[in-house]
Amino acid sequence: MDRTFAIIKPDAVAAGNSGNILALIEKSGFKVLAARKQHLTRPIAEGFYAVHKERGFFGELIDFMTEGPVILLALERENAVATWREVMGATDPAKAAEGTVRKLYGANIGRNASHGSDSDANAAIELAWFFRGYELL
Ligand code: 3AN
Repeated sequence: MDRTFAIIKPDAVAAGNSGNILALIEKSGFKVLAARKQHLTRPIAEGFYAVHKERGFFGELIDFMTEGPVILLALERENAVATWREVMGATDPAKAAEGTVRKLYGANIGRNASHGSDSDANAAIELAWFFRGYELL
């Protein structure tokens, strides 16, 4: 079975959409291995998004990801990384397919309701950033 890492971002948590997003996740065949609500500090968010450090939107991204609590998720199913990215939809909600998380709950490319790992290697790195081994049994 494969794993991926997901975040329900501050916009979606604040708007009360976490339950709907979790329902969509379970309906899509994922098992929620671990879940934790956490208000990210700047160092934690900056470390998580370190690959985007040089991008123009980095400051905006960190401001957004630390503005309120998020829900951190470890998800499991066959082909987990690609399936979760499909359920989330395109990064820009305006370009996301009907019925996807970002189409339903995202406002724009910055405030887009959810995160998902983009490869198995990054899923392992991101899961390890937020969860301990024993939490993923
Ligand atoms: P994805 O999360 O779909 O893999 P990436 O890796 O291109 O997308 O971007 C990482 C995060 O940075 C996205 N979740 C998005 O919220 C944010 N982001 C990407 N592009 C922009 C942008 N032009 N302006 C603001 N935020 C952005």
